[in-house]
Amino acid sequence: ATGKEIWPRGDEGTWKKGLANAPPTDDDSISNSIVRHVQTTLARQAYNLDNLGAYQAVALSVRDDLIINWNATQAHFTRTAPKRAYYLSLEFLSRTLDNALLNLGLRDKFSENISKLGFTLEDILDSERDAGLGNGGLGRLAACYLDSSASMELPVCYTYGIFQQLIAPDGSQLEAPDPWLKHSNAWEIPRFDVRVDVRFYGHSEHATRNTNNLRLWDAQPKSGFDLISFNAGNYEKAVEASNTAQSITRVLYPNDNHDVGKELRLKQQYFWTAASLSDIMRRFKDLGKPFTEFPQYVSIQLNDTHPTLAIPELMRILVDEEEVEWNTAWQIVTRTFAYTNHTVLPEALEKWPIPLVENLLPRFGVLAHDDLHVSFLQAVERRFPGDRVRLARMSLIDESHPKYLRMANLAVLGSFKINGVAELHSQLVQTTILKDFVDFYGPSKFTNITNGITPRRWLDQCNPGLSNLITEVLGDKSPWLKDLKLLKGLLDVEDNKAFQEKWITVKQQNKERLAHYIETKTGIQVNTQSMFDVQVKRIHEYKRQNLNIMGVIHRYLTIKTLSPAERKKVLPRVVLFAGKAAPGYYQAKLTIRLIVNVARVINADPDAAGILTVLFIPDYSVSLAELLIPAADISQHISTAGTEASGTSNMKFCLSGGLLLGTVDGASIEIAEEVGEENAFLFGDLRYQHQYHPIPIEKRSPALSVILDEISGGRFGDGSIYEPLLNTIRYGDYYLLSDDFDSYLEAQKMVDENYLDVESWTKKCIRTVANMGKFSSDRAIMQYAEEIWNIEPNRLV
Ligand code: B1H
Repeated sequence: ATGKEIWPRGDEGTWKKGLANAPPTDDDSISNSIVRHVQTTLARQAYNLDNLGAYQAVALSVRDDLIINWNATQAHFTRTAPKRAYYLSLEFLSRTLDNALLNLGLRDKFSENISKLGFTLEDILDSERDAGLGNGGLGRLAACYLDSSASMELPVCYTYGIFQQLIAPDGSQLEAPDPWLKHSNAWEIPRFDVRVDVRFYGHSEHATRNTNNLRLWDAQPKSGFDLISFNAGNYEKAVEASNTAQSITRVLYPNDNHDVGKELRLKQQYFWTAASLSDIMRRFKDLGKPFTEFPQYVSIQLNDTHPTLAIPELMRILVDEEEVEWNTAWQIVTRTFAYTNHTVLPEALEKWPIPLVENLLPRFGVLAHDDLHVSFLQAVERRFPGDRVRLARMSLIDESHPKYLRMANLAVLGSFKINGVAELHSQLVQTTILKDFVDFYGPSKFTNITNGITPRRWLDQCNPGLSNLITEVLGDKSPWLKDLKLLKGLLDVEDNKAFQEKWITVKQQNKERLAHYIETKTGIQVNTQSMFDVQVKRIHEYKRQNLNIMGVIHRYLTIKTLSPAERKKVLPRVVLFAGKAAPGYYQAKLTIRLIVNVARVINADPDAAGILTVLFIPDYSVSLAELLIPAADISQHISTAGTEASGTSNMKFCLSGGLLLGTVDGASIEIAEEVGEENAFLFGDLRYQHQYHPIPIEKRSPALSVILDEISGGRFGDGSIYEPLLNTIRYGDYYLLSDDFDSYLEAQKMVDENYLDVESWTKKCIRTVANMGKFSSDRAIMQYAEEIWNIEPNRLV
């Protein structure tokens, strides 16, 4: 680069003067910019501006800053033409404004100027709706990785995100739509100038070559309004095409860790991957390089199998449109993709009925069913002659009726690297679901990259008290937020009494903040002198919220046996639950109902008043997480060992100084290793064998059996409602609650005892935070960059 800009047209001086109009970063320019957006962009009057209007104006001002940086970054990338990595994900969970302000280093300045205009930053931040475009950890992980790679393009767009959760009077979950885009969204920049054709149905031999490009990933029909039908008075038909197309991006499928196999979902998967690939292809072609060099400029990471259709889609583009020879094209594809597996649960492994695929995407039917499939099976046959059983397991096609396309097998076939998301999980991937592929390709194609979380959001932003205290200790020049291992410096002061006092005060303030929220939302007052015990995550049988609520009932029944004098000595606890159940997941919905009704009975019982409070907080979201996590003393991650791939909230709690109570599962194992076994409460065995239990429950765990009978007997309302749930534990017990119940109670007892010694507990918390450096998403994303994508930081100076 010569450093000399090339001006496309007109007078250079005039352009430069305009561009020199600096983004709002100082006092006057910030308030001026906000006021200008109120008046011109939003066309609002200053005298009747509400919080929402003020939020929009502030967001637009902040966006001005972001766009200028973003343009400069893009220009820099265009000039230097580095290799790029693309993270293809069908999910994304975040809120933007606060994060943007912090990352730009403008939070305090904006806060002052907002006050001058008569608003508060807190109210304005509250006006932003969550972009709930994901189910849980997998969607939030994408947002943490985006933060860590400091970019700002939203790859996907849903009109309705994850549903809003309401709790009915009888304790059941109700779902309401989440129109997250109800108000125009300042963080999205519609690009009507770029369009991509995404074609469905049709048939496979007729391949049109013309592809125009669209880049706003919102689905529109090719010809929107049917004027002939309209003129004939058939108004429904006139908008039918438009409605069908738009329905593609309308709603997020709310199933976490569960495959449902609906046609609309397949359409969504193809729509987003095809749109994204087309964009990637356009950018690559601008470089003017031959296709054989594609993998030197592009890596594409598949966030689980959801965007796996990108593999046959790239084949289609190369072979059908660019006339690259088949084998060369396959070489290119298999050097471009890498696949992250996020679950080994059999019910979550995606497979699509072949007839559905062949109907919707005829070309892929041919690709997957004939070409790729056949040559792969031949290769396996050469390697393991005559091993028909192995062949059947590894095949892209599940030969049942109807036949199914196995997406994980396709993803493995088309990728050069496959990773799991925590050590144990990656081991399980290689020894169970993908074992045959490890035998076939060798172990070097498989690896682990343990998940991470961004400390900017999950400490600095959501726990400013702790963040400030850490900065006070490490020095305000310390770059600890960008180099999280520096937290180790806290170990130097762990014995310092004054520091310990401040630490306790921060936690106390976070509890008060949460208690205030709970009181305004539910009317219930919680004793903030209690231990706060939190389990927040999707409601799922494998995550065992049932184990937690059974433990709560045990605690309650024990309190009931105490004398009033003894009760005074009980360490008070507040047990908090939150999380959504998939709308069609009957057992998970029953769990919510049980928790709500157990809470009702306990909270109304004077014998438990002030010493045990149980709450189910509705409508869990990223914003609620930001409030709950910093207030926790202990958090629960109690999945059946071997089922939770990683977990990321376990990292978030520990980074806020809440201790971990968990099973030997996912990333919790690595957290305990880092922070020290004595600072975490792990229980149970590591064994991944769901087995049928012929031994009656009374023998397996008498304590648990008593509790099941109490529920059946009507202690928490009509017991018959819960029979289906109780019976899964009594008979079969697939998730091994009865195996773990006694050791769970033991671990809880340890927690109680340890908490009584305030100083030693506080030190555990300090040591935990000090040793959480490994779990920064900066570390994780650098591992992806170095070990998979082969890209380097390309800093804009
Ligand atoms: C995770 C999912 C998931 N694993 C299917 N799998 C989905 C599967 O809409 N679907 O069809 C949606 C989500 N989500 C989670 O990923 C794991 O359970 C966590 O343990 C892990 O921490 C997280 C991020 O890796």
